[in-house]
Amino acid sequence: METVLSDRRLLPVWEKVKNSVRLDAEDGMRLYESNDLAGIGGIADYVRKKRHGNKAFYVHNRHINYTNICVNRCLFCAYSKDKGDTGTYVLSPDQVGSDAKKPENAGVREFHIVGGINPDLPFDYYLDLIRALKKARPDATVKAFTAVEIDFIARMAGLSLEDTIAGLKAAGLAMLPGGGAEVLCDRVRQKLFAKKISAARWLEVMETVHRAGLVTNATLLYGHIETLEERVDHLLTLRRLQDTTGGFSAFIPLAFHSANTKLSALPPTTAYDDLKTIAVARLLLDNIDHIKAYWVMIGEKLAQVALSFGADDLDGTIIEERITHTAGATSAKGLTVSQLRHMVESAGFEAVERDSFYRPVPEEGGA
Ligand code: V47
Ligand code: SF4
Repeated sequence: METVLSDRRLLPVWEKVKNSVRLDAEDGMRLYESNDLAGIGGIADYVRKKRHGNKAFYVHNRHINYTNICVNRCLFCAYSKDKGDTGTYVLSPDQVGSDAKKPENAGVREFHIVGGINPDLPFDYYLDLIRALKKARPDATVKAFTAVEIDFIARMAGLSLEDTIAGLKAAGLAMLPGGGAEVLCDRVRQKLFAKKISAARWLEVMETVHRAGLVTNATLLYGHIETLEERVDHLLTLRRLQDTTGGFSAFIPLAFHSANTKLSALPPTTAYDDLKTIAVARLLLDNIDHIKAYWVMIGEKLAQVALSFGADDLDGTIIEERITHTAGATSAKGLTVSQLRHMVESAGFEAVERDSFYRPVPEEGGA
């Protein structure tokens, strides 16, 4: 395959990629600083095709946000509220279990569960939440709690990280989502979310989870005050941990949405930046198999295009998204399996329904 590069400065990067030489921070910056979007996308597509051929994945999943009460109150978050505010809620494990049993959730293969940092919830609440879902839908995977929540649950329970993870795992936890990473950089963390765990702690929790035998995802929240150098450093930090543990399954760039946040003056990310970020992630993260184009945040149409810029997964049906829609997302709140399949197939790819671990599952024949 010969890719067409209008920016000659990308030639050394292309040479490295063709020769399977690992890219470094300078290459990452060169990619980010180039305006040759088609060239960058072409290089990322070459890597994506080598790894996944013409396959593009999606999952029949459901997002559940168990509480919006959060003591962290990150400046970029429109979803969280203080205890006592109007509109706060906590879903009970019973309620979550009986909702999961409803016929409309029959095909759901993954429950993706995240919530605020709510000091009123004891350790048993989290265990009961997982157990309720496993009882209602034993075949579905419970993918739950970011590293931020795991750190908090452990502190609330007075347990070590290892014992906390073991308890959650025994209840049925099978995997962790990748949220809470934001930007692994103390400057950004101090400015935008000083109460959240540090970058070092996020990595420590993930490493401990990986060592306990669970896979996780990883994310990057981009498009606010972070610099391009900080984005590249974030990706290389994830790559270093992945070299050690191999526990990251997918990487998901999260495009910042500013409506109803303390940063509402910031403009939305551009399609140009969204595609470039996916492509750079595919190229720097040579040891993470899957790059998601999260349609909720970049929109259904751009997510489809992103499949030719390095992404191999559209994530899922979601069914009811709250976090990004509270912050102004204009994408659908959920998609059907047939809509996802159509997105993949009309972009020229083979649609593969997967479980949480990227194992193909038999087609449902639409939903
Ligand atoms: O941790 C919060 C981010 C994350 C905003 O692992 C915002 O498969 C944009 O992590 N604009 C939660 N982003 C979502 C998440 C996720 C999503 C899909 C798949 C997976 C996975 C993980 O959303 C939070 C935070 O980083 N977020 N507010 C906002 N205004
Ligand atoms: Fe709380 Fe998470 Fe929102 Fe931060 S992003 S305020 S930790 S719910």
